[in-house]
Amino acid sequence: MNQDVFLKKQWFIMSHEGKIEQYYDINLKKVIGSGTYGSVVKATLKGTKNQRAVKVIPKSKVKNPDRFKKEIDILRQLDHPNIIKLYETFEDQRNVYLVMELCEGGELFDRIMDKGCFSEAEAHEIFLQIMQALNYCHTNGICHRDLKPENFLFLTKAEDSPIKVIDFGLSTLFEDPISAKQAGNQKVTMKTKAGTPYYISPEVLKGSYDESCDIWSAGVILYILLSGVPPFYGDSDPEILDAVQKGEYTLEIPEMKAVTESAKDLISHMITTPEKRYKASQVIQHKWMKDGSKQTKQLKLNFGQLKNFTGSNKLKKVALTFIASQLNEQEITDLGKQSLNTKKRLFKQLDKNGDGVLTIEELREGLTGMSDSQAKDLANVIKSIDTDGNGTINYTEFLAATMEKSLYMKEEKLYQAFKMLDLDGSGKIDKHELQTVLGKSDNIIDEKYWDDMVREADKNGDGEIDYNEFIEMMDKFSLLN
Ligand code: PIT
Repeated sequence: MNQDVFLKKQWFIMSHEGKIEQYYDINLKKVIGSGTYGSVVKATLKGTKNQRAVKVIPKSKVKNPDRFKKEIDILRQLDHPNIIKLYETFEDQRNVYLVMELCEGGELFDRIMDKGCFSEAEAHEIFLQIMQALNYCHTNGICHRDLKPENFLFLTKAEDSPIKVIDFGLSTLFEDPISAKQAGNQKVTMKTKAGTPYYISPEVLKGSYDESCDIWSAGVILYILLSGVPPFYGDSDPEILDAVQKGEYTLEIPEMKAVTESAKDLISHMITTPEKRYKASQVIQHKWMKDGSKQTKQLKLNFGQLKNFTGSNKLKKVALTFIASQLNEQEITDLGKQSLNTKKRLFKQLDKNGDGVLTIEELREGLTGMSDSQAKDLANVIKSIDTDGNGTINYTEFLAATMEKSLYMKEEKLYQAFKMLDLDGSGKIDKHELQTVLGKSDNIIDEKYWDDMVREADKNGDGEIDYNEFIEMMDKFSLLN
């Protein structure tokens, strides 16, 4: 029987009960962000130089625990280069802690304030990332509901830093992606009045809306990026809301004089009535989104890179997927041949329709250095990379499959992966631990599978995998085929 264990990225986002201070050096007084989401502090993973952002939420402040759980569940599912990554969560008596990737480049809001407005090329670079994240969310049935420049953070202080969407505190699932596929897209109309005056859409104010409210907000953001002024304004919140409700705005202002017709055309298809409003996928396909892009050097994905992963044994794939899920962008941008930044660009270049996952066709088009026999093998290779079995390659799967050995063989990475599997901390991984970590929900796997998984790495034959065996396995199984 062709049996394989599915690896879902969210399983590698562990939730710990107990002290976060055991794992992180954390300075609760050094607040790096605040606002609607509570306080965010900086922390360092002990024994490493890995810096992360930790959102601290006092349990006493959580008014609606179900709503709060939903936010965390949504964050766990998301897997996209322009959406903040959740690494793990902690819970003690007093607080819940969300450990996330650290963004140190400030808010988009502040850059708008500093610059006034952006050149069309700069706005394009930012807006493309916003729309790719949004298209990914909507494709996965998630509506953000509170898009505004405060909720986009730059990873670094660099001019060309990537941008990350944060704060899914108001986000909601508008359809159940699985049942939607079966039942022909059952849409839910949402009713909560949520959002921020400048960016909120009129139908949200009326109280009946769907995910297209995000497109309106994104349209307002594009308007502001290009002109430096908001399309709906007033001296107070009620006045702004009044202007939004009327829905009248103009593109014929002095600040927009230098802006191309193409950009204005796109805005007019976003800030408009829900019936006429573009879907995220239509925005991505709009002329301005395409021709605004600088013709950057075409990147190539080498077939050999993918093939290595395919040759890996079962346990190694698990470890690689874990390591990929924990990677941080900054620590590797300066590492080795292909930086993560290049990886990210490569992923996006391959992802032709911008939905944040790669299909067989998209991969086939982007692959180079394939012989005829390898081309025939492609379907199998892809099946092997698609470790969660959903038929496409998502961002973490792509990183896991193309990760350089010099990166994953780093001692601290291997140690973290080993610790994740060694549940009782005995220094050895046994069959039951593998079963517990990986044998979740839709994995119905027989005993032999787990026995094999241990046996493939268990050199001394004691039925368990110790740290040395683990390292040897990670080192060895890469050059097969
Ligand atoms: C950072 C730096 C920073 C704030 C954040 C992350 C916040 C992130 C965040 C907040 C949320 C949420 C998801 C992410 O749902 O200044 O690296 O409420």
